[in-house]
Amino acid sequence: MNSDDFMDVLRTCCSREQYDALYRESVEDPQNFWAKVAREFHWEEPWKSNVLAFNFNVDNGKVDVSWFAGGKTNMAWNCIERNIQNGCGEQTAFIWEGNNLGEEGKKTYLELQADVNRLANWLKSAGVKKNDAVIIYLPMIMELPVAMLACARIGAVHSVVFAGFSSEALAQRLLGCKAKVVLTCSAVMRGSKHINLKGVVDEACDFAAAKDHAVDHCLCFINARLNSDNHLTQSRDKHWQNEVDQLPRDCETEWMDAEDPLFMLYTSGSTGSPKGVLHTTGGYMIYAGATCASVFNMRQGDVFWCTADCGWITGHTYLTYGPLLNGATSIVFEGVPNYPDAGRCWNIIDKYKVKTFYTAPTALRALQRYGDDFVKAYKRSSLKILGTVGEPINPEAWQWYFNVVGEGRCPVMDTWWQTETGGHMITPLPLAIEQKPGSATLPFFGVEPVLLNENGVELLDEAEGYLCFKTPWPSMFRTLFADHQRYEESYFSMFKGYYFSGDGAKRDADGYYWITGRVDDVMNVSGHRIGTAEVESALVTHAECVEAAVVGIDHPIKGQSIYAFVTLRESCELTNSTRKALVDCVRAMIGPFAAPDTIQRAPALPKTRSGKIMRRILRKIASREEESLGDTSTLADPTVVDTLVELRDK
Ligand code: 6R9
Repeated sequence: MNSDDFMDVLRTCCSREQYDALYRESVEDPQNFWAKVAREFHWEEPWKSNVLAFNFNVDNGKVDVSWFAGGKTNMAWNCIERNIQNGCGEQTAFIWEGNNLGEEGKKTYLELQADVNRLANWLKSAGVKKNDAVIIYLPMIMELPVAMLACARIGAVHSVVFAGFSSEALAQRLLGCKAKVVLTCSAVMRGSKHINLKGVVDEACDFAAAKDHAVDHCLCFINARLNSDNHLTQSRDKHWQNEVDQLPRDCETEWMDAEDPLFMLYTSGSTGSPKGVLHTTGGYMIYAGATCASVFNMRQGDVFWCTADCGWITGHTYLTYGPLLNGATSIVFEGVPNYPDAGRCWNIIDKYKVKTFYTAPTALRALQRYGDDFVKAYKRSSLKILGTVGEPINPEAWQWYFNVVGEGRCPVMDTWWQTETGGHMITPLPLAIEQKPGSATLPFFGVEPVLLNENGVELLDEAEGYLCFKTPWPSMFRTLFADHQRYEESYFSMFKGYYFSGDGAKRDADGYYWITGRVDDVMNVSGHRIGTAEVESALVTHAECVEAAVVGIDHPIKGQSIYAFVTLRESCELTNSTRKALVDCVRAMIGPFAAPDTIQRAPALPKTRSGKIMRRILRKIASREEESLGDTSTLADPTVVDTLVELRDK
């Protein structure tokens, strides 16, 4: 196959036969396949002869993955200059749609280049060098992707923190990577809520200072749309517009090794504090570009709308990097889907002639509730492809998306992937793979999923098991920031020689995958990944709470809802005000999105004789399914169960 237009081959893969042939090629000769993809991008220096080197087996030494080692490239260059050289300088790179109707903005690739370079020059003047970490705590304004690209331009490692995280959570991330520079914004409106972001950053910097880490510079974008107080009170504070706008619009590109880090992003695990997932440059770049081209049939000039916040991986790969790598126009939406009313998304789709709309099932379920009239009030005639991500999509939501939103003419890409995988892993292709509502269908090129039983044996044909992968793909994470041991323990130790995703899945007779959800103690609330351990540690910061156990239970809109069992100190009562105080602890330690919906008193928790909390039992109690508790004989004290059932509604 001619490699000159290999991205186009992926983009236009239009039959099952073609998918099968390309897939076979990709797994039989991954080095050659991915080299053909990589040649579609700009490399300042070619990689050495070996495209891939890896070890997945902890028994054979360090787990290690490297793609295109020795090759030199730059993400920002490939996202910006490559398009300008292709004649797209005047084309729109980003469209910004504000929270309120009528607030909008646009940036061409040339304007983006100037803004990215100015900010990159500011970062350099603030002392940021290649491989230094920069914290980005920004709302959905264009400065957010600009900030990511400015870091990429100079080889700084960005760590975007979702602007819904609390000051404690931000401080934890700041301390984790010892960032000297924070990029933020004064305040923002989300729906009808005013959020004082700078206040959160100030608190986080104070926390960090108390732990002997000083932030040298806090660059604050002043949101002129809001009358706000004076946010620049500390000596570290700098006024974004005043500082950056006057800087030169040229900045030298730092050529990075393919395996140099590009960014880190914290995500929740089943135990302990959040994990700093680290992605590198070359493999992540080509995979973001290739999946966007193929899964979204993305072409130069396409208008693409991914509703995810850049604070999550979806916003990294499919709002910022992937669309720009394909010369597309990407929408940055500051608001929420139901403000000012439930027609907002369809309004935006008509306004900008969106070709591809990519969102989360939880948003669809919420919008479905408002009725079809909000959808039908808009034409949506520009739509060609729909996508979902973040959690399993239930068949009812899928049908509504396909039939009502897409009027039966737009295929639905149910994309399964993770922060750790960097890009789509199991996904349909719009022209080649027949849909089944609720199934993420088949693996992307080069991806080799396997289902294992609890003994680590590969299950063949129709089966259900632990979803693992036996070979690396280019955009997989290379380590957990500053904790390679935890990387090996969390992902490569349960099944030797495999990457374990933490999800369970079924494979049907046609080889299609159906994700059944997390099999570990990670919850998925409105598409947000939240660790039970994190919520529990937040709850026990309350002076009256001695122990807490948290489970996720089914919720019709959010997917899962957080249910907490708390053991209070002797003589303390679980009053409504204690409940509120407990919820406030979670809001303060993590953020409002992790607040439990239910808090129940638990004089004792169901534990094994070795003291391990049996969450399986708590999940049944919380879901009112105590008839199907299963085996409780391993409990140290089986009477605990009856007490908890009795106290459930009190
Ligand atoms: C991209 C993203 C990852 C977890 C993952 C799984 C769930 C994501 C899904 C899906 C079923 C899909 N998940 N996409 N489950 N079908 N299409 O969401 O990353 O925030 O790291 O979450 O989300 O459980 O393990 P992340």
